[in-house]
Amino acid sequence: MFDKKATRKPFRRFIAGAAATAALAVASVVAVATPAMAAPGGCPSGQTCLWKDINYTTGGVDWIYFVYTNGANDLRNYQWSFNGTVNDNVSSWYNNGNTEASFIFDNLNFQGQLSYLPIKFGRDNLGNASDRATSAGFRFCLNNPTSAKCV
Ligand SMILES: [Ca+2]
Repeated sequence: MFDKKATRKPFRRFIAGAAATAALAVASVVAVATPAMAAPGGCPSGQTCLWKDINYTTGGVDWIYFVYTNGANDLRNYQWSFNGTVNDNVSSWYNNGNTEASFIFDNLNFQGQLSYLPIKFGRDNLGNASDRATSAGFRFCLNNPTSAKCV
């Protein structure tokens, strides 16, 4: 009887360790979109900000970003201050809005959704969706793509 118990104990410890590892793996998946205490780069309240590079930076600084209050149906119309068009040239973004989720799209006029962010969430690296955004907007523009507010 004593010997049987002694052989089972290490097996139970292994199960406990595997469960803890699984819990950590779930936590890191949830953390793909992370809320921040303060918006990166001073992104204004009520707006969504896009950065050219990962980690909420553009050319190494965090305060150069493209910002919208409602949306932009054609990012070809906007230039980074020193280097090229915003179109197909965004790698991180933050939704500092107060009422709606925000979206980026591969194509003009809010077509071909690439990513979305709940209120006060950001993605510091768009990964496979990097360098693809061609239009972007809050849910309002998704539902009202021809509104003058979404140009
Ligand atoms: Ca695109």
